[in-house]
Amino acid sequence: MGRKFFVGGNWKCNGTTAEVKKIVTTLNEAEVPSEDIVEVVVSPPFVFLAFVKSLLRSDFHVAAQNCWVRKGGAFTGEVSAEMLVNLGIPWVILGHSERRLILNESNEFVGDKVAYALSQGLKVIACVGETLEQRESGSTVAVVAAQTKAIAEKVSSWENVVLAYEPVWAIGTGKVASPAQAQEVHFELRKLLHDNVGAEVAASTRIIYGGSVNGANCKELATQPDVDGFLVGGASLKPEFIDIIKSAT
Ligand code: G2H
Repeated sequence: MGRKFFVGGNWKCNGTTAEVKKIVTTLNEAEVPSEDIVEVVVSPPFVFLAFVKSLLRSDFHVAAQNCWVRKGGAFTGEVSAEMLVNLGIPWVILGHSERRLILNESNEFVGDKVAYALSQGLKVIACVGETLEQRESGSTVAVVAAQTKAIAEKVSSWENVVLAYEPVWAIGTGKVASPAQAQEVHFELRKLLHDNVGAEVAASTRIIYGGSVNGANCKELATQPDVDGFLVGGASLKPEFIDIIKSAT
């Protein structure tokens, strides 16, 4: 079976109740390809998750932007995977570079988080990506391989994982990876899954691109054979997110 196109909207730490309502109204009114063609998941901040879930059309789904690495308890400020499941939130984004870099989340910690979230029944958008310095020193593939292997070592099934390649130098900078640059890394990631996990997982796992995706550049990126969709930040707060969803066809 082919890989269904996946478009995620990562709202990051943005929004007021009024703004969130406006974005959801735009999404609810949009005419987009059916659920058989494209899977759409939006990720508001924790505080708006239940609100967005209650308003959002039923063919779109919601994701949290993070969750705690193990069972909940005395971890002030954290939100556990169990709580997300209890709220009926199906997806979580883990390993975003903003957390890896600003909050010092290590490869191992992200691997543990992915494994725990999956064990509780969540589906995971797991992010990997290199910094500009790492790209310029020629270590892009080594960096994303180490990040992906740290996840592969901890998880027993990739069925509920979408892998997001997000080069840090392209995030929120307006400097998008070229279709060839994205394809090159996506190809290497699929090869890595093939060699380390198995042919079936490599063929079926969606590998999506994130980093300054917008309504203008999505079409060409989407034509790349190993680009199975997008994780969109800034543009997911705007009506052009609909154009990005439409790039599935
Ligand atoms: C990368 C992306 C969404 P943006 O972080 O995850 O953000 O599209 O704003 O670069």
